[in-house]
Amino acid sequence: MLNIVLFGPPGAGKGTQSEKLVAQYKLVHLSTGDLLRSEIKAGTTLGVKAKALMDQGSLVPDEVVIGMIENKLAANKEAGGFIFDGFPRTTAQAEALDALLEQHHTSIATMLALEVAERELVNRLLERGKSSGRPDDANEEVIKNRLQVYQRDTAVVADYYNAQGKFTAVNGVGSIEEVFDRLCAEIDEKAHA
Ligand code: B4P
Repeated sequence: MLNIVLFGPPGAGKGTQSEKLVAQYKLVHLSTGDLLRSEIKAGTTLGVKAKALMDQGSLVPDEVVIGMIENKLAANKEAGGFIFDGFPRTTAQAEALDALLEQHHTSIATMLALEVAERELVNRLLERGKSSGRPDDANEEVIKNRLQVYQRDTAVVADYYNAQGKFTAVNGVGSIEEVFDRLCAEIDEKAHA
């Protein structure tokens, strides 16, 4: 199985690149952001609680997202591998993911971390906010909060994978195709190592 964590701050291109990577490598895409937005759309109790947090740029509680990933792993037992997009976002989530994958007799092959400067991230998210309808993209204050939450709670997850020798930084600036080619080069190298 080929299991990849696609990492980076909000707006780094995780969702954008995940769509292309799942097509290239026939993987299952697990985006906790997309899963939470589906819950909001369906008006579930979980979705109502998550919306209040997401709209202000805060993280949803660990147990909620871990439970969602657990269900998706159980529902996709035949998958050739997974791309984890926007998950794990805390060290507790990373530890839970390792434990869950172990239960499925597999593990993370690599974390690919997209690196993009903060000004560019803000511009990308504000640009997406013009058409996405996402409340968390529409307001610069909320975007700044998301970036602060990333620095405070999420950036440290890179250290977790670095300690396992699984961290790779990838330049996330350039055209979508250029960034995609860089990610594929890293994955192909890992797959043939
Ligand atoms: P996510 O849905 O994960 O959203 P995101 O961080 O904004 O990244 P996304 O993947 O959507 O954006 P992308 O970089 O592709 O999270 C949303 C919220 O959900 C979080 O704030 C949190 O509240 C909650 N949540 C999700 N997971 C959680 C978890 N595990 N634990 C707790 N809470 C959780 O794209 C951004 C824009 O850049 C796009 O418009 C794209 O077109 C553009 N772009 C991409 N690549 C580009 C390039 N190379 N050049 C120029 N523009 C580019």
